[in-house]
Amino acid sequence: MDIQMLDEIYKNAREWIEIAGNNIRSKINQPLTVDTKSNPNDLVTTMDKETEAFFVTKIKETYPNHFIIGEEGFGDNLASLDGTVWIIDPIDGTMNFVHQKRNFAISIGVYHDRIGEIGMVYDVMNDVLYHAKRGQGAYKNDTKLSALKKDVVLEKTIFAMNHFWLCPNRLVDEITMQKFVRYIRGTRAYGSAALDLAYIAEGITDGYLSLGLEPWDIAAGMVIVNEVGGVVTDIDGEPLDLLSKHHVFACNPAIQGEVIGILKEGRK
Ligand code: 2AM
Ligand code: CA
Repeated sequence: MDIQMLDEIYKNAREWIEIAGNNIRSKINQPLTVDTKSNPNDLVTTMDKETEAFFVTKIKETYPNHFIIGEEGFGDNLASLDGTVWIIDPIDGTMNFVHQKRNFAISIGVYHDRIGEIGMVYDVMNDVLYHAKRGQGAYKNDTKLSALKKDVVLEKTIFAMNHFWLCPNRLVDEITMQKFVRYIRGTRAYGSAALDLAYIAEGITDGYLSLGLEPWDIAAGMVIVNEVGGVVTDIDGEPLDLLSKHHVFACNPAIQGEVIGILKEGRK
């Protein structure tokens, strides 16, 4: 894709994110209609739908030949990432949005012929935008993020992950995971995959492990993490396609091999 076109898409995405963020903030204390999706804890609100519909309308009006993958189903049903594809989560961290009215993000990734070109993760309530264009570094608002440190040792890392890893699960033996969390310095559970990836790019966490994420949870964050030299793969270190669900392991590459080795010991 030529640079001029990319810059225009980037400018529009930023403008639309600002409008959508303002709208969410202005209605944050209004009563919400909350429905459930795949299970009683998988939430969706009218704001998720309204926000996705806003982006889809803007994109289709401006770029009728672009494609959209969106969590709430206003986009297209795609079997490939050929062409220009917007991958959108209107509210990533819907449980936080509903229960806490904070710690959620708008996540927008723009891919061209399968390659992540633009990533934007907007922490709406803090008005912080993490953003990146491929090959041009990653930013937190106007501040360029540094490349990830190379001298990180696993014993001194913080991992974002949730309690599901420590309960009996079908992927990695929970005893192995219990050993792992005691070996590293600490864990955090933020509840928004997009923000979890942005925090790795910012260097305030070192790893993120999550079971069963959808493309819209990670598409934008992957571009941002890649720009500071981080890696986002499955838990065996294999690349992720953005057309299906994956278990995700994002980290500073200094610790990637060691963690994959530890998890392998507990693989079922
Ligand atoms: P969401 O809020 O957009 O649904 C919470 O740990 C993270 O996992 C959030 O990024 C959340 O995205 C995502 N998540 C929650 N339920 C999920 C599900 N059933 N499938 C995939 N991702 C999910
Ligand atoms: Ca969502």
